[in-house]
Amino acid sequence: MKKVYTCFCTDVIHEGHLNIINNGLKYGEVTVGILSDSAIICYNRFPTVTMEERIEMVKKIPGVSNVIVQNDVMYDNIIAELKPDYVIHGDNWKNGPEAAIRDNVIKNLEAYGGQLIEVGYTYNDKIRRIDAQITEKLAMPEFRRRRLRQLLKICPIVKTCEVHSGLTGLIVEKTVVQSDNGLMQFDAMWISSLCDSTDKGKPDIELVDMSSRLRTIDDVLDVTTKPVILDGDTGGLIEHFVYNVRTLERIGVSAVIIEDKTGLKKNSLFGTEVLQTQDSIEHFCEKIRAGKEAQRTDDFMIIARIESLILEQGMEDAINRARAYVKAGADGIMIHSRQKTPDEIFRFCDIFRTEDKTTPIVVVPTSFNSVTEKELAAHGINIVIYANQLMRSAFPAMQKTAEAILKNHRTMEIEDTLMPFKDIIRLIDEI
Ligand code: SPV
Ligand code: MG
Repeated sequence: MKKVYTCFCTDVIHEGHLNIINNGLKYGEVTVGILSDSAIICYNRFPTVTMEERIEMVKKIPGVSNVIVQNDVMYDNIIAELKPDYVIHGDNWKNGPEAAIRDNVIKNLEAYGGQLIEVGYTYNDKIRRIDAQITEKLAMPEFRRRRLRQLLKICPIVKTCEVHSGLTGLIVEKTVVQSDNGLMQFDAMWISSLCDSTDKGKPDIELVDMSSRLRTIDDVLDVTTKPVILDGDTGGLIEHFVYNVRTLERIGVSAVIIEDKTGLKKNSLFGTEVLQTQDSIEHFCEKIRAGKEAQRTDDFMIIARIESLILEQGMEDAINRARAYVKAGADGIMIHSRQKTPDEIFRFCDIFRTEDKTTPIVVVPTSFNSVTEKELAAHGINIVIYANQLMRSAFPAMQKTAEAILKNHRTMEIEDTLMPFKDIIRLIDEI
C-alpha cells in the first residue's frame, strides 16, 4: 500500500477537504497531518478551535487512516519521518507566500522520488461563506480580546506592529513573508499615542482624547482580526480610567498599557530633554488596582509601563516599581529605554526574571534597534512592539512625492515609485 500525506490547517472540514482525501485514496493509504497552533500562526489566521478538536474532527472523516501532528510550516521533518510516496494538496498554494511551502515540499519529495499531487482547489459560495464566518468570529470582541493571552502561551515573542488606520491595520493583518526557512507574520497591533496623534497632525501630549482614539481603534477593529494593544498614555484620572477600561474591554481590545507619568505627558523619546514627571508608586498602584477592579472578564490586560530608565531614575527604582505594579495587579510590565543599546533593558529583565518568571515583559526597541527578537526572548521578554516604523516610512515617501509633483508640474517623473491602486485595493476585503 502506497503512503499518501496531506496537511490540514483548517477549523472546519468542508467539501474541499473531502475532495483531497478522496483523491488521495486513489493513490494509497491517507495520513492527515494537523498543523500545530504555533505553526499555523506563522502565516495563517489564528485557529478558532483547539488542536485536539481539529485532530478529532479529522479522525471522523471516512477514508483517513492516520492523523498526526505537523509541528512546522515547512515539510522537512514530517517528510523525513513519514517518507510518503505522495503528498496531496489543493492547487491554491501556487501563488503568494504559500508558494514557499510548495517549493519546500517539491524539494523534499525529489530527494527520494516522492510525488506531489495537486487537486483543483474547491471554492464556491458555501466555502466562501464558511471562510467569512471564521474570519468574522476571530474579529468578534469576545474572541479577539483573549487572543493576546493565547498568543503569549504559544509564541516565543509576540511580534506587534504599530497601526493608526484601517489601511495600516490591513498591512499588519495581511503581510506574510518568507523568513528563516518558514513564513512570518505579525501577531498583534499597537495603537500608539505618538502615531495616532501625529496622523491627526497633533502633538503626543494626551491632546487627542479617548473619543478620538476610539475612532481610530474602531477603524482598525472593523477590518482586522488580530489583537490590539492600546497605548493608553498615563491612563488619565483614575475616575476616567475605570470607564475607559470597561469601554476598551467591551469593544475587544486585548490590553491597555499605561505609563507611570503624571501632569503634562510628553513622548518618552524626548527623555529628560523636556520636563516630565513620574507618578508616585502609591498613586500609580491605585490606578492599576482601580482598573483591574473595573474590568469584567479575565481576558483583558492592564500593563504597567515603567519610565524610570527614560527619566534616569535608576535601575533600582525601575525594579521596585515593577515589583509594586505587579503586586497591585498589573498583568504585564513594559520597560522602556532610549539608549542605543539594549544593555539596560537586558539588565532590568535579568533582575526582574530572578524573582518573577511569569509576568509578561513588553519592550519597544525604537532606539536600541539592532537587537533581534531572539535576543529579546532569551532575556525573558514576551512582547516586542515596533511602535512607529510604518508611519516613519510612509511620511518621507509622501513628502518626496509632494515635492516631486511641485517641481515637475506633473506626475510622470514619479509614477514608477508609486504603487498602482489596484495593488493597494487588493488588500481590501469585498463583502
Ligand atoms: C508610542 O508609540 O506612542 C509610545 C512608545 O508611547 S514611545 O514613542 O517610544 O514612547
Ligand atoms: Mg505613547
